[in-house]
Amino acid sequence: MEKMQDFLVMQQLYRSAIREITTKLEILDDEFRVRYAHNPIHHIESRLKSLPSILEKMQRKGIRDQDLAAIRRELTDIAGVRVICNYLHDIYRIRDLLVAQDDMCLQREKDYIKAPKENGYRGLHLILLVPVFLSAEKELVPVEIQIRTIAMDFWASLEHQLRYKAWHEVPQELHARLKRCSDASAVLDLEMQDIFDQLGGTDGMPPQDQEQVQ
Ligand code: 0O2
Repeated sequence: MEKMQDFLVMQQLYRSAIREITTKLEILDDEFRVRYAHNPIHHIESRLKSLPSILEKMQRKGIRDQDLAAIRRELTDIAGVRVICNYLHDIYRIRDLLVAQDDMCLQREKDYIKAPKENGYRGLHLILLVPVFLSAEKELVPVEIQIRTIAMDFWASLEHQLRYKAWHEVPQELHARLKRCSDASAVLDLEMQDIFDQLGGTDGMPPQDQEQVQ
């Protein structure tokens, strides 16, 4: 019972961190809508990793010690936020603005857009340490933020379904076709970005640090 109570307290902490990040993202999106008539964010999803998923991941990582301290030390994706952006450059714009906030600490970054996974997976992953103010103390809580375009999300969602829901092992030939779909979606992202830019979509917006996205 005591362990269960500790787990519920931990969940409350990670849930609060998700709310902090989600609010920050909504504020940025709202500001862009009012100032520049552009919403960089299409929508936001979030999830708290379930206990079975946590235990499965600890086992997969070969960590025997499975108490709460070990879980908090080893897993950085207990709190997950997925940000689906409209255009490619919005991803880096949101990233830069979030990371620049003085209460945010970037712990890790993996850019699967500049260097997609071998199977074609694309997206920008950040681990941010988010301060959560509780009654007795301030806790820094890691949140995994995955930032994708609609096209990247479309591909990742279907690929995930095919991989996990497939009745059979996905044959090599279909892996190659999935990779080609990812390449095609990358071309679409560049094309849509260019059309948006040609129509003056980004006029007046603050510049981003990583404008050189290819
Ligand atoms: P869920 O339920 O989606 O959260 P780490 O967390 O750092 O120990 P890893 O593998 O280094 O493990 O993390 P990484 O590469 O940053 O990505 C983990 C998450 O990214 C996955 O979460 C997926 O959500 C997504 N992802 C990564 N690669 C792929 C892929 O090839 N296809 C799809 N569809 N999604 C991917 P989980 O752990 O799968 O669980």
